[in-house]
Amino acid sequence: MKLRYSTTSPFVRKVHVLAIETGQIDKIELVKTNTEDPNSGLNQHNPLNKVPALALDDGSALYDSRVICEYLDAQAKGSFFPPNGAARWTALKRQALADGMMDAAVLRMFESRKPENQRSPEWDARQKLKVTQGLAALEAEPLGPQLDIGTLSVAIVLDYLDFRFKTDDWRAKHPKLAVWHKTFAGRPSLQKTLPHD
Ligand SMILES: N[C@@H](CCC(=O)N[C@@H](CS)C(=O)NCC(=O)O)C(=O)O
Repeated sequence: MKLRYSTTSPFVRKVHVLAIETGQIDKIELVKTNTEDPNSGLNQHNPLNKVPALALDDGSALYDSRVICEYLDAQAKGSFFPPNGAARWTALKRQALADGMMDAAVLRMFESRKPENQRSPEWDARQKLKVTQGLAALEAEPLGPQLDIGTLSVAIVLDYLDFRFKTDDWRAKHPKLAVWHKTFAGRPSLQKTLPHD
């Protein structure tokens, strides 16, 4: 399999960590892909031109981190996606929340790179609100030590905030989340895949 990836994308990192945790990373060739390069060929694997995209050995491709993570977990008969029941809906909801925060944070980062006269402070504030409300929701719920697609996604969005928005210091107003993250983020799979430019 070939994973179209970038070293900065939190969505790619979900897939990368899950592949390590389920023992499949050796079956995956990592293909660094610049989403801004029109000649990267990414569109052959994802018509939305986004990473991650996973090219399978039969010539087909899967895209969107949610789909790829569930596929890899199913291949390995893993436990990142709990079976039907309360644990499943909690894990999927946390993944949805973390993914939404990632979307907002990634868009803010792109906005900040535009020339100043093309930026919209109102639009940026709307995206920032999604992140701050997401952090408040996570602070309000007890996150346990279990490793599933929900807790994995939450750890990854927090690391992304550290990577791109260090000065916002999310820990200051979210002490419980900070304690949880400190323990959880030490996993070797997370340490090995920290985002970098
Ligand atoms: N919902 C998608 C989001 C993927 C995504 O937004 N990837 C970003 C990188 S962090 C991307 O490729 N952006 C390029 C673009 O939007 O053109 C997923 O979960 O995989």
